Amino acid sequence: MPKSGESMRLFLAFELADVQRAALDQLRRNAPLRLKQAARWVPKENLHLTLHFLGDLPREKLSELKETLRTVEAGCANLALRALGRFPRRGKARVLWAGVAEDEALRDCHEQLARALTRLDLPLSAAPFTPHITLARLRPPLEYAELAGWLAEQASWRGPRTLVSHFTLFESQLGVGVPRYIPLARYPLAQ
Ligand code: 2AM
Repeated sequence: MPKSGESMRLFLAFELADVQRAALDQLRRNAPLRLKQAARWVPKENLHLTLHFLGDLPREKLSELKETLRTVEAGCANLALRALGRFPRRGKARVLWAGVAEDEALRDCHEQLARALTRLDLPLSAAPFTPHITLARLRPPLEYAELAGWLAEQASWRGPRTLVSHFTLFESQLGVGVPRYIPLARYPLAQ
């Protein structure tokens, strides 16, 4: 039995297909040496598209969250990888990401989930939703000039496209080194 008072770090995401993980891994292998060394690359198995980061949720609220997520009605989304970008948009780069082609169903799913989370009084990010797949984190942050050339070269890069048929509730377990992302539940999207 979990102890009361314990919390879980949770997020909602789209998982990637193996072909997409492989394509992103290939991109990483082709990165300039400086970037390869300076970045903390997300391991292939951890790559995902975050829909909402929920932060720490008391463990006893998990079943209510799961129940609410079951009521979300959204359709299958297109997930087409395209180009690279960085956060923040100005100044030194902290995050390197792969972009995702605009898709109405993806935005709708994000919106439906936002409504469901609001019904549970869970705080949402105030930032506009920029669908992306985090590839690497830069600690310390890197001068933009150091990656501008590679980002420009990859502007026309296109990765595999898939139709996403479910979203996933993940627990993130932080520890020493790479976090563990554990899928707790998967929710189908309508065909
Ligand atoms: P991102 O990398 O797609 O931007 C699991 O930790 C995921 O939740 C991360 O991959 C990150 O998404 C997002 N995340 C982690 N910490 C966060 C925070 N403090 N605020 C917003 N999103 C966060």
